[in-house]
Parts: sequence; C-alpha cells; structure tokens
Amino acid sequence: MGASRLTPPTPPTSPSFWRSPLRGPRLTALLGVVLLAGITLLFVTGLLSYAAYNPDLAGGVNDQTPDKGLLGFYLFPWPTGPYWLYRVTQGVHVTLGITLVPVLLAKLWSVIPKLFTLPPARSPGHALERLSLLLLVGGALFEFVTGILNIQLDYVFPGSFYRLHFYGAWVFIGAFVAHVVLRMPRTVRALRERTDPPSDADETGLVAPRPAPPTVSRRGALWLVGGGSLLLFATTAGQSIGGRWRRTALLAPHGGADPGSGPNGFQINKTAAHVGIRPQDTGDDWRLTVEGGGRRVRLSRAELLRMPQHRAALPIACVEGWSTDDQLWSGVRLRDLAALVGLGERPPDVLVESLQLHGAFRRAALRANQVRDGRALLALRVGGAELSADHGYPARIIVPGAPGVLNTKWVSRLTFGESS
Ligand SMILES: Nc1nc2c(c(=O)[nH]1)N[C@H]1C(S)=C(S)[C@@H](COP(=O)(O)O)O[C@H]1N2
Ligand SMILES: [Mo]
Repeated sequence: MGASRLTPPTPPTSPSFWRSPLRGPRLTALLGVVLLAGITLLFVTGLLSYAAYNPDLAGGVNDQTPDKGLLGFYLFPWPTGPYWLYRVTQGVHVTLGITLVPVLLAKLWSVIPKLFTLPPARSPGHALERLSLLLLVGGALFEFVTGILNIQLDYVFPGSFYRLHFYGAWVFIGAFVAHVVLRMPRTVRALRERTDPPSDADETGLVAPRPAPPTVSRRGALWLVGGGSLLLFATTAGQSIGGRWRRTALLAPHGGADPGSGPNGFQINKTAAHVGIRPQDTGDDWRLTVEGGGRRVRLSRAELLRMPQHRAALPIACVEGWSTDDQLWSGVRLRDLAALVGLGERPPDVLVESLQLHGAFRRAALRANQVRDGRALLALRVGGAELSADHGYPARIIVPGAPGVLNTKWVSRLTFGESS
C-alpha cells in the first residue's frame, strides 16, 4: 500500500509496464511464420476470386473498380473447369480467413508493447518503419473486418465491397512484403535459438524486463490459439464442403439455416420479394429478349421449353464462401441462344440482364469461353422441378466453375457481343 503511493504508476510507454513472460521473439516468430503462409494463400485466392468475377469486361458491368490499371495486370479468362473450381478457391479464402483470426490477434498481442515505444521516431528511417507498421496492422485489420462483415451481414458498405477489399489488399500486401523481408533474419534467428534472450540482450524489445509469474505456459498459450482456430475452422468449413458437413457450419450465416425441403431445397441468397420481383412480372407475359449480331428474338417460356433441353450438375458457389451441393439444372444452352441470332459459330460474350430493377447484381457479363461451354445454361428447371420464384423463375443463368454472382436470376435479356 505505502509503496504504491510513493511510486507513480508505470505508463504503457515504459517497457516494464508489459509483464507477460510469454512475450518474446520466439512467440512472435512462430505466429509470424503461420501468418506468412496463411496470408500468402489468402492473397492468392483473393486475386483469383477477383479474376473469377471477370472485372475486365468493358463497361464495368461485373465490377466497377475504377482505374485498376496496373493492379489488373494478372486478370485472365476464368476457366469453366473443373466445374467446382470457384467452390474450392473461395471456400479456402473464406474459411482460411476466419481460421486465422485467433492467430492474427495473438500476433498483435505479442508485439503490443512496440505500439507504445517512445520516442515515436528516433530517426527518419525509424519513422518510415513505424509508418509501414501502421499500414501493416491497419491493412490487416481492414481486410479481415471488411471480409467478415461481407460474409456475416452482406452489403453494409458504402459503394462496392469488391473495391474496398481489393484496394485494401494491395496496400496491405505492400506493407506485408516489406515487413517479411525486414524481419526474416530476426525470425529465423528466434526460431533457431531454443530460448528467448534475457531482456537486456533482446534486440526486439519484446522480452519483459520485469516479468510477472506465468499463469500459462507458452505451449499452453499456443494450444489456446490453435484450439480457437480449430474451433472456427470446424464451425465454418462445412458451408463450402457441403453434404452432411453443412450442418456443422454453425458460424456461417447461411450454413445452419434450413433452406427448406423439396427439389428446390437449397440455399437462397436473396428472395424474389427482397429484390422487388412481383409475381405478375414472371407470369405468362414474361418474354426473354435475345439480341446480337443486329438481330433480336423474343421468346416465351413455352418456346424456350420446346428448344433442346440440356442438363448439368453444378453447384452455386458464392463469394461469401458458402456453396450448395451439385444441383441438377436443365434448360437451354447459352450457345444455342446465341445461334438464334446467328452467332452460333463462335459465340461471343454476353451481357445478362434481370427483371430486377435495382442492385449491383441485376446484370452480369459472361465471357465467350463461358458461353461456349456446353454446361452453361439458361436454366428453366432444377432438381427435376420448375425453378422456384426465389431461385430465379422463369429462367436463370448457371455456369460451371464461376462465382454465384454470375448466375443471374429472373433473366429478361441476353445481349451477345456487347460486353467486351
Ligand atoms: N437478379 C439477381 N440475380 C442474382 C443475385 C441477385 O441479387 N439478383 N445474386 C447472385 C448471387 S451473389 C448468388 S450467390 C446467387 C445465389 O443464387 P440462389 O439464391 O439461387 O442460391 O444468385 C446470383 N444471382
Ligand atoms: Mo453471391
């Protein structure tokens, strides 16, 4: 009592404020190596997801990120096979991102004394380094928070989620690469040595000079972080793995929910009512307009059903990480529809428009390679039954290997050769 009144409280800017005996270069290095591997995979699968959305089609139909310029250097025509391609790449992206949350938090905790180091900058070089760390930590938090918000709440963003998450990723990865290069020697050294150095010989400044007695061993702390990650993994992965694992996806907003029974009993993203599709819009008066090559054809649903019907077993795989199991779709091939307007030889890409009046997903552009794939359908039926209103009646797009966002529902118009 008496002593504590005499000594002023230690501020967090003083190294002796931080007393956990767990902190030290070894813990930070271990967590860092896990993040290095994990974030690299997140970045790659994220870039793939962006390419899968085909943002390079002119007119900014699929994605309107302005002036991607150089950052779009790697974009390529997303293939249509294997047909479960996007289900895997995006399942990995979302599941891994969620699984890494405890590791990221532990890593930040392990270096938190550095946030308070005084003076803020000892030299211009030191100032630059701290600025890059601000981008690193801020960028990591931004990417994880925007990603998780998009999965959990969808569409809470000003403008486009894609834009924020895409630019954020590039800012973050710049700081990340610099950080990895600068810290690699220190990390390797810390992992080679069996124990942390004493605090006065510790160049990292992470070892507590006045450590408190341990309440948990370092191994125990790592088990805690790993256990947290495992728990998140186990309650998330089922939403992309599907089958009977789907029921384990307790954390996934769309995973546990019962999508209903019957032949159309699979995940619904947005219902017809939610986007303002009225029953009278999809009744007998509905017509599909097919345009291209200077021609225009209008077709009723009955006329579409009289065309050759093709079948394809394909999943819907959403950018949010969930996917359905393979559903048996049937309908008219997109390339057969292109042939109706005289573009059957080498079908070009197509702009797909929905009856839906508002919202970014009311239209989407598909590339020629997608149109040409025999499994790319204007689907009229699924699972042996009519499409339900919520799954896109009277007609919707289904394309192998592609993100769900390209599977436009309640289609009203196809314009071939307009979007590139
Ligand atoms: N017209 C329209 N089509 C749409 C959407 C939409 O909002 N409007 N959402 C897309 C997205 S993001 C996905 S994942 C799938 C979901 O299809 P489902 O609801 O049949 O599962 O539909 C796609 N087609
Ligand atoms: Mo989606």
